[in-house]
Amino acid sequence: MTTTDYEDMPAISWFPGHMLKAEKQLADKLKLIDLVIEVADARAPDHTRNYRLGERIAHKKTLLIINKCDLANADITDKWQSCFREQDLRHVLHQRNSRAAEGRLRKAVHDAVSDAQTRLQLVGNSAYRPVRAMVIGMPNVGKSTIINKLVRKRTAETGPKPGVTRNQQWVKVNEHFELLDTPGIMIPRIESRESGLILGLLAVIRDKVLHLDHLSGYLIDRFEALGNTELLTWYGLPDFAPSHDAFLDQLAARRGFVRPGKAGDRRQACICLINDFRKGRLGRISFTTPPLR
Ligand SMILES: Nc1nc2c(ncn2[C@@H]2O[C@H](COP(=O)(O)OP(=O)(O)OP(=O)(O)O)[C@@H](O)[C@H]2O)c(=O)[nH]1
Ligand SMILES: [Mg+2]
Repeated sequence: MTTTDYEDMPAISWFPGHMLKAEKQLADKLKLIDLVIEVADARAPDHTRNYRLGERIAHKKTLLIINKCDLANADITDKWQSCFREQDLRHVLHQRNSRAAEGRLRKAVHDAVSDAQTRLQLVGNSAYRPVRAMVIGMPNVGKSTIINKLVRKRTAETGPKPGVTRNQQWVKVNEHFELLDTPGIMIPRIESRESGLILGLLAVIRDKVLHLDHLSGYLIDRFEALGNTELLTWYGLPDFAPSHDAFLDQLAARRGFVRPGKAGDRRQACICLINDFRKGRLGRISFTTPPLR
């Protein structure tokens, strides 16, 4: 199958009017925070981080959580980990439903809290106070899942802090560490057409701004380019077919998305493919690898 030049596709319109406002609100909240816990998706950690915010949080202690590792290619995740190590970026790999990952997460957060506490003392805060942390990240990367895991159970003992709106509360995780109970949502930035497709497939941006056939075409291309045949196995298909349409026709036939007397329903095939991918049924796949040094 020939791959598509994604930069030739029509532009994705994704210019939420509230973008700057939301960024400013997040920046204001971050003023109260000692420790930033940033969550990114392991399948494309570079596209699911917001580098613009980087400058604002450069002086804060930061812990990057590479989440959904169960859905990413393990070898590529290793490469990302080496890359973050080289950058001296504090990070931890995580996936839900894994005790080992939960243990790693807790230890990484504990260490980051200790460091932030040391820093608090160093900058001359004489009275001891707990470290204030906030989980931030793009939509759907797993922020709430992480918060719930860290908090375990909502404690009643919460209290408002200056500058925090009514519906936000600080949850005392332990005597050294408080967490803002609502996450900071970073607005995705689409740097390229390909980035838009990746963020669309990862459900970071909404489907309505994307074309289903572009999303599914990109997905098929990535599986084929990586030599990943799990998708073929899942649908019981022999090969990737010479074109996206031919592939979708095969899939439609296989799944019975065919109306009597008509060709296969490609739209339904696209939806099926994208849903199965999002549910993790097509196996592990990573969309990006770290730049070679
Ligand atoms: N497979 C897998 N799914 C995960 C993981 N973490 C979270 N999810 C799922 O991803 C979806 C989004 O998780 P949330 O925790 O709601 O993500 P969020 O960042 O709070 O999303 P928004 O509130 O919409 O911004 C949910 O369906 C979770 O069950 C993970 O490690 N692996
Ligand atoms: Mg959430």
